[in-house]
Formats: sequence, C-alpha cells, structure tokens
Amino acid sequence: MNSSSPAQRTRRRARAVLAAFTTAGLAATGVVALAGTAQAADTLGAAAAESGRYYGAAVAPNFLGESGYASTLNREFNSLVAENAMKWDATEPNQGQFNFSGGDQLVRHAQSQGMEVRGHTLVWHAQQPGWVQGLTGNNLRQAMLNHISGVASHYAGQIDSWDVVNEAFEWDGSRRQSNLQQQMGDGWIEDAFRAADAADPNATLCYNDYGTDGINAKSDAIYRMVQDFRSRGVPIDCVGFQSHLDSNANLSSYQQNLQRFADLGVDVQITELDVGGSGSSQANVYGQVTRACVAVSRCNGITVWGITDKYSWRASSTPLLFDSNYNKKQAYQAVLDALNAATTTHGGGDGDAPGNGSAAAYHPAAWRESGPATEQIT
Ligand code: 9MR
Repeated sequence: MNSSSPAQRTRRRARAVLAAFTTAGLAATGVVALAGTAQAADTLGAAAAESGRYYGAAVAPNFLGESGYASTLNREFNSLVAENAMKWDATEPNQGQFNFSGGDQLVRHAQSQGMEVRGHTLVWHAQQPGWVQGLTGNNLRQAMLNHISGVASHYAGQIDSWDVVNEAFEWDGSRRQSNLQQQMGDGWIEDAFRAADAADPNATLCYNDYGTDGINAKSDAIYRMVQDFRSRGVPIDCVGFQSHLDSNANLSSYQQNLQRFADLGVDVQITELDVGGSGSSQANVYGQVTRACVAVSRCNGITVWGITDKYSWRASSTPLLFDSNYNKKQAYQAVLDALNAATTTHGGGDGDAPGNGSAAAYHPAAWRESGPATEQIT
C-alpha cells in the first residue's frame, strides 16, 4: 500500500520521468541545452526533450518490420504508446489468461531506442473481450480489478504513464452508461485508479478522454472528478486530452483548459493528437496545440495517434504528420518549430524556476516538482 499523499506521489513520479529524460532522452538524442542559447533540434523527440518533454506516437507491432515505419519512429519520436496492443481484448482474451506478446514487443522496441512508454488503456467500454461484456455486478468488478492488477503489475516499472480509465463521460458531462457504469455504479473509476496504483506505484496514472479540447460541459465534469479525487486522496496524477481534431477546430480555450487541470496538481498530456485536413490549415491547428502544451509547464508530452496517414484510424482525413510515403508534411514543420520555440521560453517564466545558468532551466519537471530535501524518492 502507498501511504504517501497524492502530492508526494506525483512528485516521486515526476522525478522518475525526469531521470528517464536525462539518461535516455537527452543522452540518446545528443541534445545539449546550453544556458541562454537556443539550439534548434531537427527531430520531434529531440525538440521536445529540450524542454523536458516527450513527443510520442501510437504504434502497432505488426508494422515495425516496415523500414519506413520503423526508421521514422526511431528517428523522430522519444515515446510510444500501443495503439491497440495493450487493450483489454488484446491482453486478456480469456478470463485470467493474459497475453502480453504485442505489448511486450513494443516495450522492448521502446527500451532499445531509449523511448518512454505510455500505457493505453486499462479500462474502457470499447474493445472489451466478449467474456467481459456478459459479466454483471461484483463479477465485473472483480474482473476489472484482476485485469488492472494483471496488466499493470506485468508492466510495472516500464510504463511512464498509464491511461487507467478511458472515455467514461458523455458530451453533456454525465457518466457514459457503459456496462462498467451500469454494473458498478459511480465508484468504478476510483476503484480502477486505486488498483492501478497498487500494481504500479511509480507510474503516472491518467484519466483520458476526447472532446475535452476546451472548457465545455464534458471537461467541466472531468475537472470536478479530478478535483474530488485529489481532495480525497484517490491516486490520480494526470489527465490525458486525446485531441482528435479537424482543421477548423476552435481552440480558443484549449490552453486555458489544460492550465486549469494543471492547477489542480496533475500533469496534463496530449494523448492521441491527429488533425483532419491538409496544408496550412492543418499545420495551424497542430501548431496551436503544440504551443498550448509547451506554454503549460505541467503539460509534459504530446502523442500523435499514428505515424503515417497510411495507417491512421481515419486515413481518409490524412490527419498525421507524415504522408503515406513517410514524407514530412507542412504540419510537421509547425510542430517542430513550436517545440523548438519552447526551448527559449522555459526557465524564465515561473518564479520558482532555477535561473538560466542551470541546465535544469530547460527541464521544467526538475523545478516544478521540487519537494523538500527530506522527501523519499523511490
Ligand atoms: O486507433 C484505434 C483503432 O485502430 C481501433 O480500431 C479503435 C477501436 O475502437 O481504437 C482506436 O483508438 C482509439 C483509442 O484507443 C481511444 N480513443 C479513440 C481512438 C480512435 O478511435
């Protein structure tokens, strides 16, 4: 059991993430941030690492053998998430029988490249195996807890952030009436977070959803849930904003929305970014999202939902940063520029940041989570 306060838990996790950046991210990318100088990095991962962040992609293990796919992933990204391979139907196709083959392959790949790993997703109303859909009441609850425990403990120590619960709210802010909600009632979300915390105390535990790209009824409801969880010590560390967008997206309150969650004491992450469209309008939305994230110190990373348009879940909308031939699109340059711009602005903004004389000025996690010297770091 974990007896530390939520704030202590988050601090410990943020430090673990920072350590991963300094050893894997920065060393692997060869980026050296010198005080007062802005070095423009030429890959997404290296540019994000300059401000202590990750830039990731959703990946499918069966494409890793394609050279363009693997080389683009390895060159550009310093984080990955399984697009499908860690979901309930993939990891526990029969009750109590776990299959980690696809997820393990991705974790091995990430580790060989010095990448971080996001875990997606422990509990969701979709992509449940058939046996789960027939369960009722306490049987479903026990199955959920056992699933979380089995998967999160298998990957313990290897996942930086877990999407513990995915898409549990409706547009109007009410709870989605899934089998999870109907069979277990309101308490299932916090039960899921407690089970994930018990299985992997060091992972950053996220609630993840879509349609939360500004201040609206849905993000308000999630905000109230996070506020409630933090006040009662339910172990939530992070909120994921999927950000499946189109070129005409209205992002007028996007950054403000990220910031209000951050102000509750959780990290915020852009978890499934893609933007339907093309050319400058698509690039403009990508740029806006990136600038919003890097303007919020607790926005510690961005994941795009795929590498190439060719394999996107919405391929006909050409929503990703690389076309079907792995050529960089205009949106790629908008993202790279926005990430590189963050390098010059970090370290000067907040009063509690170290001065520009310290390399840590480029790694907000180092100072934003600084705890008392006596704090136990695990
Ligand atoms: O991209 C995923 C696609 O390959 C699957 O068929 C689909 C199944 O529902 O899930 C897609 O990923 C979803 C993610 O897990 C959760 N947020 C929405 C994503 C797009 O549907």
